[in-house]
Amino acid sequence: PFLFRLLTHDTFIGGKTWTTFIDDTPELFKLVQSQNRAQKLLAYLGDLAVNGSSIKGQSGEPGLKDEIVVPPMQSREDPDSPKVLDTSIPCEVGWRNIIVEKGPEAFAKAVRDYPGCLIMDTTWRDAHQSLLATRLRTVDMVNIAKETSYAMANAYSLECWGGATFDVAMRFLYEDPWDRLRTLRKLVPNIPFQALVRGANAVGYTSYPDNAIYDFSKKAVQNGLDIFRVFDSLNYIDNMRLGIDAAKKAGGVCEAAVCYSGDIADPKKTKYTLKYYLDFVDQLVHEGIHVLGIKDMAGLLKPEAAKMLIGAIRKKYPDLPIHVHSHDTAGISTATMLAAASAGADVVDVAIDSMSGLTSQPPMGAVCAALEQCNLGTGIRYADIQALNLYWSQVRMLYGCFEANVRASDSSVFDHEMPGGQYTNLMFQAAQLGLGTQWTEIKKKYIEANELCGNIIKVTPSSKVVGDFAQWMTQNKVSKQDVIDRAESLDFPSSVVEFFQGYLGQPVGGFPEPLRSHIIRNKPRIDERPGTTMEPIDFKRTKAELRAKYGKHITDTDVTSYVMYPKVFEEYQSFIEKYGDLSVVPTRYFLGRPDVGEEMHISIEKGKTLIIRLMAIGPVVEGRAQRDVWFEVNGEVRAVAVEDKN
Ligand code: 3PY
Ligand code: ZN
Repeated sequence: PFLFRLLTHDTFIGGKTWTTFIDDTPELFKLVQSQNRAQKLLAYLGDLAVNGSSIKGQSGEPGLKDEIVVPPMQSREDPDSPKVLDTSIPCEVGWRNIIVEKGPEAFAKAVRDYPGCLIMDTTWRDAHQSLLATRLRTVDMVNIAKETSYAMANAYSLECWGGATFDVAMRFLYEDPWDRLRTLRKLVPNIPFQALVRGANAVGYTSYPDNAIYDFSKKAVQNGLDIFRVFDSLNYIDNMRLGIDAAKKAGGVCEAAVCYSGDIADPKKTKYTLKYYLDFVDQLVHEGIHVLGIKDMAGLLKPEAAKMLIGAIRKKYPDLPIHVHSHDTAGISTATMLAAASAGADVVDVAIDSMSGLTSQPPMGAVCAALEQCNLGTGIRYADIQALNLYWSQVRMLYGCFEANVRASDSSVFDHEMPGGQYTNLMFQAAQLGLGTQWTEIKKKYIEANELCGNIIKVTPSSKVVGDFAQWMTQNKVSKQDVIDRAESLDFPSSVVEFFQGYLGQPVGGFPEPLRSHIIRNKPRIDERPGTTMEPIDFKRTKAELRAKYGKHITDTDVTSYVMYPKVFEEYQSFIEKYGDLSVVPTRYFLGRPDVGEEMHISIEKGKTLIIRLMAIGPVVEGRAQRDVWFEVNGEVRAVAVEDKN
């Protein structure tokens, strides 16, 4: 029918050139685009039908085949006779209004003045990073976004961006992280959006030139971000200064974080003491930060230590908003959050119940209910938590194919100090390398590797160094003493060598010698902030090069993505060229192998839903590893040729 309409179109019959034809007949051009998109989608679905999902980290089929039910929210007006709330348009009341209308300082003051304790909901970032290998897709946030704008209207923030999500969105989910931010922003105009930003490493694993950090921060605010939680993986103040300055210059709320390691209540742990943290906080405050974050990335902060730490900071800085983050790996973080709130914290981090616990954050329902009873109410309604949780319990099932095999609390984290996100990741990688049975051994080696590095702060990217070191020691059966004895001749992982060279920055107390010299040998040694010696990015030139390679659709945020992850961005572009933008395809179809006869309703653009039925998978074409896959699309039969990778 398309060809028929094309051939019978007046302009076409009139014999105009093809280029003017496109300009003059946008309706037909749109149709071509739309048919192209449909064909690309079929290519993806055909590949799924023949080969199964090729999304890295997926094991088995998604755990839910049905459409996810979005539960109704209760109307606010009359709690005694509950009516269904109209969520067709998003809520407009929330803490973001203060940022937009009065700026970051006024926001910080209002947070500090709040009589209860506020929450940050980590469900859209850290919770799935810690439990589901960061694989949560935009569409599954979009589908609950407007409801969330009401349920979480009194939240300090929604953490929805940064950390590993930027990388994973492009690398494994073939999504544009900036699109995620923009899309969610439209659906949630009222709640501050927060991102985790690795200071001079932005959302990467390495150091970048300074202008890359300023560019990244500016674009983040322009595309909808409000709050930057800036940290440095070594608590290196010079790196922090850069991240703080970039967040502030971008116009964002700057929440500078202290990464928590060790145990200040344990007199045997002498490196990271209360004094150490207070001195570091002094330095951050000196930089003019808006909010202080306590980032307990591994879940080491016990309630008594939280009381000591937050109590001391509160006493010294009565006006400084304090925001506490932890992980529940050992099972202690609910108690810690309650202790932190009583000691004067203004905000605590929680995740919706079905995405909480274990290596994720403590459960929202429990923490909010407990805070309510100590007159530190969060302003989040119990009924709303239940409604959202019903949605997320289905999502958790759907993403079961990314679930790590963590079933219970693990207090050995107090020894190995692995961050929550890394714990599940390393466990998974260990299994992939055939080291799954040696998980305990890896944890032991992780302790040794950390000691060899000089007992460093461990959080992305420094935790990756320790993790790589530990895996290498396990695989090569190298002991801590072996490393010390044979450091001059061993072939270390590149991340370890680069850490010792100083590419991440300077660790607390400096590098251990002579080990550093033995490991880096005659390679360059950097003893200042790495960014100071890096060539600035030429954004104009980079954009022109990308446009020459991929076409005019390359935007400024694409350039930033490329600067952060050049190779990942290029692979992402190739995927899009082949299959189109699949971010709107429901997850059960994106990850699940379709059954013959299965009917899928997929809306590829506004107002255009395709009804696709898998009709048949043909036999292998003679002489070639290829099959034809037959679909019915809105009643029309179409076929795609698919490589059979089996
Ligand atoms: C990240 O950097 O991604 C983290 O979550 C660190 O805790
Ligand atoms: Zn975390």
